[in-house]
Amino acid sequence: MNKIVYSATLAFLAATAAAPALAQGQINIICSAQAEGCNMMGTVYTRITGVKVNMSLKGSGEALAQLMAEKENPKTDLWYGGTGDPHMQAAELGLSTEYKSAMLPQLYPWAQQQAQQSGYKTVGIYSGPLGFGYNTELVAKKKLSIPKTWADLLKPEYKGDIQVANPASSGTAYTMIATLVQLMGEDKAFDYLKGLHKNISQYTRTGVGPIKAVARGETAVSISFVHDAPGEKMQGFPVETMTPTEGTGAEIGSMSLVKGARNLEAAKKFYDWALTPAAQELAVAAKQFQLPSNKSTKLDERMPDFKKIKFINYDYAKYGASAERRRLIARWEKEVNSLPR
Ligand code: S7P
Repeated sequence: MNKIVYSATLAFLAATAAAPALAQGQINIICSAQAEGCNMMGTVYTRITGVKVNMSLKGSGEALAQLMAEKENPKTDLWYGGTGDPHMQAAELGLSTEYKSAMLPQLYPWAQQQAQQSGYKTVGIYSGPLGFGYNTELVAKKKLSIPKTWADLLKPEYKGDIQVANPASSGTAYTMIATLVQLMGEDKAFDYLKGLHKNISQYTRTGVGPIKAVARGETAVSISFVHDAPGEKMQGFPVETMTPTEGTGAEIGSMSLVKGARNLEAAKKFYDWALTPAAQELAVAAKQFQLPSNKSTKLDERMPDFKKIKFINYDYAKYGASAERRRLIARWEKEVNSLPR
């Protein structure tokens, strides 16, 4: 076990070994990160505070849809994780509430900017780059080249061998569309997506589905967040990642308090705790390798090295705007998803 996983595991054990405080209410959380990370956060928080955490797992797009449906009678108190664009949309639609945590000054500028741009209705909790996953054994067996650029993914050799999620349900897939639009211009990006469609075997519901399929040899290539690969590798799967040389986007995984939350005060305490290094270091013990937002959270060598990646200057305010997100997803449904493959 490397030193950082070891100390994160110790932190987890220490936290869970502590005598739980007397039961002090509950919080209802929708979690759009991976199940292991969500459950770790909920379990440890209950152990150290006695507060019951009811955790419901949903992709970013599905979480937003649920909050919209609950608007008049919210059953959720806090939305934790998932890509930042739908959190920005929730802020604009009045589904989340303003909160200036005392923890904000401890966060990296990109996490604070997410808070400022939303009117303090959401905040960055982690960040991670979009790229490609590939199965090293399958790529060799099928004599495929390793994809290095967005343009590579259009090659006929990948026909039926690429998976990406559906942007209607997945924030990861919406990040891809917004990235391509910013990189190429909108019409060229949609021409690109039509070309890519020919090579796609399946649009999955969740963003993490494609890299899990790559890891298990069900498809050779995925479009995924690269920080989702190390957890698969740790289980012994032959998966590697690449970030496209033309440039790529990054998510700002976010957290929002729900407007009208029934357990608002309890949810604010969880929110403050989730921004501490102690809480953010639990991610590694749950095999989650995004870059955490608190400047003092210890980093792990398996987290993506942002300095080595060419990033576009992703406009989080523009692509998190409700009308823009809805328009781009509708255009994708009409012009891309409707085409035969
Ligand atoms: O927890 C890992 C992670 O990649 O999962 C989230 C996920 O991709 C968002 O889910 P959907 O694409 O299904 O909406 C990311 O926020 C996070 O980094």
